[in-house]
Amino acid sequence: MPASWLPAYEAGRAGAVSGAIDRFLESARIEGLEPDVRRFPEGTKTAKDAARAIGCEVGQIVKSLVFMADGRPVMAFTSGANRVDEAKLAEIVGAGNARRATPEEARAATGFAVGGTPPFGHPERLTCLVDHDLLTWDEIWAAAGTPDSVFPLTPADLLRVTGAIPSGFTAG
Ligand code: 5CA
Repeated sequence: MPASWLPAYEAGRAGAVSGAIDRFLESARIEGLEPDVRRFPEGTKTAKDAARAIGCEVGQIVKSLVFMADGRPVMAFTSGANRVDEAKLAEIVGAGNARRATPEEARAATGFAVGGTPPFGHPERLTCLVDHDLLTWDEIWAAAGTPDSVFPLTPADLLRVTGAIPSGFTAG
């Protein structure tokens, strides 16, 4: 049976079945990447879910988290094993205060829903920080636009495409 006849989940690859994934793929192509998007019917909404579905360490999952720093959105690429210290993040970006974005603020800043936010492909370039711990892996995995899609990339590609600044904003 041709792969195109299979339900997307059985085919195991993202076809033209999600507008959000297509938007992400288009932005990736512009950056010279061809992400190998994988979809999992069991869901990859949280880092733990994603690691379980992929069969990788939770530390290899990129959480693309939006914070509002003095009212300005900042993207913090955080290892799935870590938590963000908002005071440290505020200090790094020179803000008086930083807090987790609401789902509405996050969508406005990135164009995608929380749980499926990709690290790039946003309507405007955001200030991006990256957790040092993500840079220790050969391969990391991030959301591809939906809460059931992920793709692998190298830390070098994450840095190149997003211009993220390696920073110490995690708790502990
Ligand atoms: N797909 C996974 C792995 S790549 C993912 O996107 N993980 S995540 O950590 O980047 O996105 C899930 C995160 O969305 C949660 O950790 C949480 O920080 C955030 N989130 C979920 N619900 C809310 C909410 N109501 N308000 C603010 N943030 C939320």
